[in-house]
Amino acid sequence: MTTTLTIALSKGRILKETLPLLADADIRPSVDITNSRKLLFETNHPHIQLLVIRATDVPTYVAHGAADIGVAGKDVLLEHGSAGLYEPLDLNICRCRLMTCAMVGARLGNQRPRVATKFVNITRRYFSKQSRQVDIIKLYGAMELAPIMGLADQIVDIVDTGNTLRANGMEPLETIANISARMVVGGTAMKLKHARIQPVMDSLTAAVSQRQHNN
Ligand code: PRT
Ligand code: MG
Repeated sequence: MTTTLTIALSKGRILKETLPLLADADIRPSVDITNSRKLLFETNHPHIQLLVIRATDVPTYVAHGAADIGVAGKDVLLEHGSAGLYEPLDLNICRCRLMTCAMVGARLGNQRPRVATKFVNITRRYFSKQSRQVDIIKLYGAMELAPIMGLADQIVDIVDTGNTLRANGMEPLETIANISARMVVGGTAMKLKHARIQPVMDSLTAAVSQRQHNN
């Protein structure tokens, strides 16, 4: 079998926490990814290569079949939508929560609140499910600045320790979703490359449960 398998990862947390998991599953890049400017990497398996792209681009590459497998945060997957994607495995890494947040003690009155976020689809769905009217303001980063500068009344953002919120005089309010990184597989890849994908899925599943067992 000569079919190449391409696994898409993103720089930052996902890469840092996924590489040890892949190593447990006996998949290792040939060079040190974190200190490289390359975007495509060979591994110890001649038929497996790693692609390093922006986190929000991972579902797009996998859904279109430009990569076969991907690792992405559930936040990114919820925001992107699941068309063309299977989500066979919770990797149980990069855990955090997607929350609504506001300035400490802010009086959230009855008027239509302005909510700043980069997760506009998730935010729209969350509030409309509850029949709550909000104005959503799309930002690309530093959401916690929006209430301070009077741009928004609330934000929807990822919270882990809560330190970022506290440092900016804010507090978490409601949990929208518990988040962790997931393995995704493209619909076409799942059909056409199943024989290649199954062993990777099996060894990653084993690596994840071994870790849960050790904790
Ligand atoms: O940098 P780029 O825009 O390309 O992507 P990214 O910043 O989304 O990537 P990265 O690597 O930072 O995060 C990838 C994934 O990690 C996210 O999609 C989440 O699923 C997950 N994750 C887990 C987190 C965090 N924990 C996290 N703490 N992503 C972001 N944060 C940020 C958050 O945005 C906030 O600013 O950390 C801050 C909150 O942390 P605390 O500990 O201060 O509460
Ligand atoms: Mg980042």
